[in-house]
Amino acid sequence: MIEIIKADITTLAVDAIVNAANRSLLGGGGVDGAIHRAAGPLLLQFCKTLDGCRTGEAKISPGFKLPARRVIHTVGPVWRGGDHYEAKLLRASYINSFELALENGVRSIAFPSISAGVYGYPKQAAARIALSVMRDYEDRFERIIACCFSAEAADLYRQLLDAGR
Ligand code: AR6
Repeated sequence: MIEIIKADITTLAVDAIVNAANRSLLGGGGVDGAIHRAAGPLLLQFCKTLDGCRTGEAKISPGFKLPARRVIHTVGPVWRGGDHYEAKLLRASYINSFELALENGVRSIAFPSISAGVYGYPKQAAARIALSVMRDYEDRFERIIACCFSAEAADLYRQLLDAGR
């Protein structure tokens, strides 16, 4: 089932939360900064061993002090106008996160809106891609949560989800 909620993703007690990271995997601002702050310094220590992550790919770590058991770190594309494979790469971020989740026995997973913050991906287009991949994986998970940080984002996701059903 796909659930749309407005929440801080660091508070969710799920099998895995997804981090919208950068290629270094060594922390940053936005949701990445929030996840590292809430997980504690052992997360950074662990991420140093992961050797970074290419755009569109995903890596996994424990959740350390987070209520979530794992963190799946993925790197979405930086929006550069739309002609630089951004849609394909954003789709790949969701697909590779889901595949890594399945390999690790994850049954409940929460996503922020990857690339829709600092990386500048247009919010509606980003949400459409998120929901389209979520629908493809819906049957393989108990819970798929689209975790929105604002009421506006949650409304946008709800409208798109309803329109697509
Ligand atoms: N819980 C849920 N969603 C959040 C939270 C939170 N605690 N904080 C922010 N968001 P962004 P990106 C939303 O910028 O665009 C970092 O510096 C936010 O409102 O975090 O993929 C990384 O290190 C937005 O909708 O990620 C990279 O350098 C969404 O999460 C870069 O930013 C994603 O915004 C990645 O940029």
